[in-house]
Amino acid sequence: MKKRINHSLNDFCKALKRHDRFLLSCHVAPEGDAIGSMLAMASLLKRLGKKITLVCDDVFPARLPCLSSKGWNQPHQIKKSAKTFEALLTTDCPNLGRTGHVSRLISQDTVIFNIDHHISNNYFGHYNYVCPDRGATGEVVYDIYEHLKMPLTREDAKNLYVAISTDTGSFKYSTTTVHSHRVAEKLISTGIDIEKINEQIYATYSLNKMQLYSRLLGRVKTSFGGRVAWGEMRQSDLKKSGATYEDTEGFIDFLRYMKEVKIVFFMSEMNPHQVKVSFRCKEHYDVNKIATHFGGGGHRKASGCIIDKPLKIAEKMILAYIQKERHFK
Ligand SMILES: [Mn+2]
Repeated sequence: MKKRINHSLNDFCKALKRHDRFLLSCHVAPEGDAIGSMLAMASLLKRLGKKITLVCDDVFPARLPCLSSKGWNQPHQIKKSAKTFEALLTTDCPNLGRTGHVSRLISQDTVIFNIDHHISNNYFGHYNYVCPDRGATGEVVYDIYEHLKMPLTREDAKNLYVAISTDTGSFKYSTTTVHSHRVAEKLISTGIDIEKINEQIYATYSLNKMQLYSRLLGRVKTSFGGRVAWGEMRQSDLKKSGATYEDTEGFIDFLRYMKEVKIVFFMSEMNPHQVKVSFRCKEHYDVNKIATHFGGGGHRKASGCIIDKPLKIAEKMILAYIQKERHFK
């Protein structure tokens, strides 16, 4: 077993040049950063004369029409043998397991390249370029472009802009740095239409989704003097609004927009005996601790868990835990 280390940008790029046939992958449930970074790396490798194949163990998300789904494969669509690929390059994956069934397409001889920004990355690659101080994997990919002096096409710039904008919450999260903005400057300088891109990313709600949100907003509750806010989605809300489960993604942000709030959570009823919970917080609060208590996990400011109880009981358990931990006097 090779020692797990992070490589310098120079060593990582030199190693990239030594291989020719690449399989590129990102994580399951792919989002803007995973896909935008993968597409930008595909473009770079092609221009270095490499053969590339894209694979992801999921369908291309319909909510990202600004990114190209051209050449997107799921593992079962790839008939070639593992020997076809000399190398696997992953973007935005903290561990190899996050690629799902992609690992079945490679052999022990496959050289793995790991590009990421998660602090939890376990350096699973033979070559790792992991930068936890970057707000998005897209920023890490930009550094690779710059190091190799590879000019950015508008398509590359768009892919990286989507990656960085989505992962930094439109340059609002605490992970946003001077570097994020410097990279954005370079991307926008290529002449990409950021008004159009931002509309394609964010102005995507259907009327059904609006009607779902109106139901959910009507039931938002607060406690601890307004410092904790929460909401819930019942299965009947989906039926009545005609929205899908995916439409609830992002609803938790509305809770965070409340002025006094410090900790928020959103409960989705998966079935009458199971609830999926997401947590977010502001300032010094730590919702990773709450999610971990209930068998889940995540980051300090964003976490989640699954509680095998009905909605009402899960709600009581979470509030009791927040009370017990004396988050608020
Ligand atoms: Mn990311």
